[in-house]
Amino acid sequence: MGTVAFGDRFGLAADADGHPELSVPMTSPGFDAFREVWTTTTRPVSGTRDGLHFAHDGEHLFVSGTITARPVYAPTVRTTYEAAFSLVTELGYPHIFRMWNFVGDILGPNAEGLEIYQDFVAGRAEAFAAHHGEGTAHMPAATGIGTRGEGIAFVLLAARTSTPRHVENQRQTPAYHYPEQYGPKPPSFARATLLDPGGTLYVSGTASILGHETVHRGDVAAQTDVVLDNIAELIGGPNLSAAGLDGGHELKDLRLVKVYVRHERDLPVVRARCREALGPDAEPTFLNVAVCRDDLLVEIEGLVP
Ligand code: 3EB
Repeated sequence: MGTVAFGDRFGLAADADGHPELSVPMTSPGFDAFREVWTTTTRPVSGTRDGLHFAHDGEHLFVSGTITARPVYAPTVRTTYEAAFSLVTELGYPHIFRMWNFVGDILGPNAEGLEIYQDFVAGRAEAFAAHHGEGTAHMPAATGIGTRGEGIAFVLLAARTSTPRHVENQRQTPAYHYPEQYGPKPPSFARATLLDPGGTLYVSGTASILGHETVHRGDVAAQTDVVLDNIAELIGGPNLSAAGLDGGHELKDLRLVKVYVRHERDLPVVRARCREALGPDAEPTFLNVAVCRDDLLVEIEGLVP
């Protein structure tokens, strides 16, 4: 269906079979470089529209887009994400269940002095509001993360008939209700999304945030433990039950884990704590990139199949 190449380059193109291939500059010495390939059992149809690349197989849709570096991002983020939401509707895959947002120079200021992450968040919020109204019910699990380059890229996954069930975390304020101190618009995402039926639980990028506040500033070991505890709580039985869902999972059930580490020097500590908490099949990958608040040292995502 589509590939995300976590390497040195930034760009979006069709691969040899015509399927989307997004390249994001996120690798560095001592960390991982890899290709994430989303597959399906049938032969997907692929194409491009409005600069977006997509592929779909009758039940799932993969869409990717890029926005090159510019002084202010919000207006272009808005039009690009709106184009993606229109594509989702027109192709008949109205249920977005997972997004990744790769934001270059995420902590840097734009030409107006606004943090680029907040600039991005504002444009994305406008796209969600324009397409889905002011509600939060359509906001899926997501990752918002820095890269080692410039420009913004995204991937979204949507379904035709499966129903996404969005899950919040009782330990954390829903991101879409963050107070204004963090930026003019709150981030548009859910903490996790269960695709039903099918049962895969997609866990959003998760940071050392309790309520809406960063905890353990400057202490990467303690931040990593809070992140892992946040995910354990999120996927556990009581939290799922509060969201009206059955079942419950443990950290050992997480797969395809990605660990985003702010400072190169922190890799050994973060790796050790992840090894301790995760199961032998978690296949964690580690990338040295900035997280969306200057005081966040680590962010972790994954899924429960
Ligand atoms: C947080 O909890 C940490 O803007 O799409 C995590 C996952 C974060 C997704 C996004 C941001 C996003 O606020 C940052």
